[in-house]
Amino acid sequence: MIGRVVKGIGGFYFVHDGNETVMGKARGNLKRNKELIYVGDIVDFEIDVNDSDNECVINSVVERRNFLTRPPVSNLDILVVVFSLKHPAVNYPVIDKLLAGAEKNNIRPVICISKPDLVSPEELERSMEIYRGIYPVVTVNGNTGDGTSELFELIKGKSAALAGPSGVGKSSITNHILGDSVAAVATGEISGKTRRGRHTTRHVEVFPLGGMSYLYDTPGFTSLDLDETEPVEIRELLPEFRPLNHKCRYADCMHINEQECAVKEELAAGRISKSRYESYKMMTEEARAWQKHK
Ligand SMILES: Nc1nc2c(ncn2[C@@H]2O[C@H](COP(=O)(O)OP(=O)(O)O)[C@@H](O)[C@H]2O)c(=O)[nH]1
Ligand SMILES: [Mg+2]
Ligand SMILES: [Zn+2]
Repeated sequence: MIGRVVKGIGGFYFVHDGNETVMGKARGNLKRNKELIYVGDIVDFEIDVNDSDNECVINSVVERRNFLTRPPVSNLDILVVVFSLKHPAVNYPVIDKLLAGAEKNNIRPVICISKPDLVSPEELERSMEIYRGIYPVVTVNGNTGDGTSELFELIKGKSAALAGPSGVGKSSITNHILGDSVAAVATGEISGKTRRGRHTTRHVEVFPLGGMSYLYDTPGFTSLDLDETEPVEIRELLPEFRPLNHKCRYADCMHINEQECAVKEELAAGRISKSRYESYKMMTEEARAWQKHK
């Protein structure tokens, strides 16, 4: 059977099969080969009828789509990047770096602007406009839960994690998403066992939301590493740059000091956002600094 590892504690793993969660351990050959199992892993497992302590045994790990180290989790489809405009104020370079980090790890970003009640509709619109056409954009009020269903539509059937600065409302939004899946709990799609762990463990944990939707509880994702990214690779991490990268006069154009640059032309025409371009420049500077010191 195929399932997803939703929690791991001291050599024991909790595997969700799309319906219920069972506890088990790795088969001996996995341990002998020192093959590690991570939360998020999709595994081949079987129910163990002979072992009274364990419900299942994991035979093998399916090849990972991606793997993040801090915290260690695998197979994320979607990163919901949460920020507020006020309390705390948005720091776009930080947000754009998180988005680029997701791109680098083959994770699809979704933009979630929180605390819409603290700003004018115009301010909200200006911020949404930066990302519209690049990523899906939703607004969610972490206090009232308004907007949660729009966010849920975007992560349905996928595995997702919330990331973003501290204090923007990630925990509040997580609770609304989990609250919305209470119906699934009642029908047994989220086992009591998994859910109870929430406030009692500091381990990384994945919450099955029903119907193959998973929410990773990963409080550590305030940033993703862009280390070991060459300056010229940064261009590929901004989706709106991708169709332009090869239209500049120079194939390796960094879009900063070069003449006949397609990105700078689009910037001047207002079709590339100034905010995104400034973040891009900062990321390339960081990448250069890293290159010098490597
Ligand atoms: N005004 C307002 N406050 C919010 C909203 N969402 C969350 N908060 C508040 O912001 C604070 C931080 O929220 P929390 O979920 O802990 O943020 P986290 O650090 O990202 O997990 C709490 O006091 C929340 O009540 C919102 O949409 N509007
Ligand atoms: Mg929190
Ligand atoms: Zn260029």
